[in-house]
Amino acid sequence: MIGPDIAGIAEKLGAAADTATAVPQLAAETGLDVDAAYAVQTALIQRRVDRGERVVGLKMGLTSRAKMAQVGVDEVIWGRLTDVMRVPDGGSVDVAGFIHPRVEPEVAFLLDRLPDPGEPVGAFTDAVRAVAPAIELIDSRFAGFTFSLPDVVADNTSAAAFVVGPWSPVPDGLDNLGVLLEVDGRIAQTGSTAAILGDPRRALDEGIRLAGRHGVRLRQGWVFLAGAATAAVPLRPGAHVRAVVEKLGTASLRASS
Ligand code: OOG
Ligand code: MG
Repeated sequence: MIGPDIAGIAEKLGAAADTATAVPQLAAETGLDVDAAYAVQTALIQRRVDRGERVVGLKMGLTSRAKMAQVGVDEVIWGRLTDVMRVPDGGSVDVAGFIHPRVEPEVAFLLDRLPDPGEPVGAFTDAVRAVAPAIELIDSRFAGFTFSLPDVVADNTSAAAFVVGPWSPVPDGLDNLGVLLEVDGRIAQTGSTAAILGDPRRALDEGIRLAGRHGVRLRQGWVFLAGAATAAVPLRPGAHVRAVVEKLGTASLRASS
């Protein structure tokens, strides 16, 4: 039996990102299931590595109800971050480089020694060296920002750019910290880290487990995004965005027009 054209789909999605041009959904038409979609994601990342990018982290997606409801997909997913996606804290992105960018508040972990797959959450304090507020910029390569589960997995879970705020040592509790997303000084979204699988530390367990299924081991020094606690909001030209996480501080980003 001939399966979906993994390399061809990766090329299509890679070109869509490079040229900021949306493409129609493709999973249903090509018979792409979730496993094959992760294979596309791997090929898409390899395409970036081949042109000199470095994988610097892992990101979780749809770890909160708010996010699942916003995009109509209710499975936890994961994707990969490269050095080129990282924007310095307080830095700018050019919105013209994206299709329909959205921003969302995140919690980032700086990974240290990694627990083995299946090791309990207790291992978290060894595995995480520092925590930071973060902003993720997502930009689905699919028209209308609409997709099925295998579509979004193949599209590296809409990953486009990210900002990490100042790192701090892991505070005593991470399970109920207030989260705010501000655009031009106005509150756009509010939430709590409790929305992230009940506790963002669980996102790390899930990441280790789910990525492990596809042979991906997290590495020391990687950034790990636990998934947004709130729905994402459109990033408009000229906007100034701040994500504030109680006890952790602020990460910010400016959109140039
Ligand atoms: C999928 C990516 C979800 C998150 O934090 O939940 C994600 C999307 O919303 O396009 O990054
Ligand atoms: Mg996200």
